[in-house]
Amino acid sequence: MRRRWMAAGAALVVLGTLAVGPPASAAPPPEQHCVVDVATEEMNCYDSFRKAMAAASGGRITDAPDDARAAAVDPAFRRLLSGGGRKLDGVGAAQQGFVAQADIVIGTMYEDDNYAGSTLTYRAPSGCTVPTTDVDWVVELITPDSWNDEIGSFLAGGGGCWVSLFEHRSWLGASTPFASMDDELGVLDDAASSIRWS
Ligand SMILES: [Ca+2]
Ligand SMILES: [Ca+2]
Repeated sequence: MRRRWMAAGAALVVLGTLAVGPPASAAPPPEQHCVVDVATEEMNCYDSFRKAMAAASGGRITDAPDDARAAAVDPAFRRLLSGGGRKLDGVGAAQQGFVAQADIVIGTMYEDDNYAGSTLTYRAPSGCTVPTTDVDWVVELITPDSWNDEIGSFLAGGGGCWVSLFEHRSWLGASTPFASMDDELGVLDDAASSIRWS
C-alpha cells in the first residue's frame, strides 16, 4: 500500500512541474513542413522543407533548399521539381522524366504570401496530362483544418501539374486560374478550401 501511495505522490509532483513551465506564447510556433498523399490522404510532417521534399519525392529530391521560400524562387529547383527529381535539361526531357514515376510532387502550399511560413506539400502517384481542360487530381476539402482558409501562395509545376484554388469546399465559389505558381492569391488569400490539379 505504501509503495502505491508514493507512486501517486510522484505523479502529482510531475504534474506540478509541467504547470509552472514557461507560457506557451513565449515563442512563435516553429514552422512545419508536411506532406500529404493526395490519393490516400496520409500525412507526415517534418521540421525542414528539405526533409519534406525528400519524403514527397520518394527520396529522389534530397538536396532541396532548406528554406522553403528559397526553393520557390530558385529556377534550378523548379526545373528539378518539374522533372520529377531527375536532373534533366529542357522541357521535353523534363516532360518525359516524370512519366511512369511514382511519388510526384504536384504542389506545395505556403501559409503566407510570397512563399513564406509553414508548407503543405501534395504528393501523387502520377503527374498530370498536358491539357488543363481536364481534372487530374483534387482535394475536396483542405485538411488538416489548420490549413483550411490559410494558404497564402503556392508552387505547383511537379509532374506537369498546375494548380487551381477554390474559395469553398467541393470546388465552389471564387477560384484562381490554373497556374504553376502564385506568390499572392488576391481574394483567395487565406480563403482557399479546395484544390484542383491539371
Ligand atoms: Ca474557404
Ligand atoms: Ca490535365
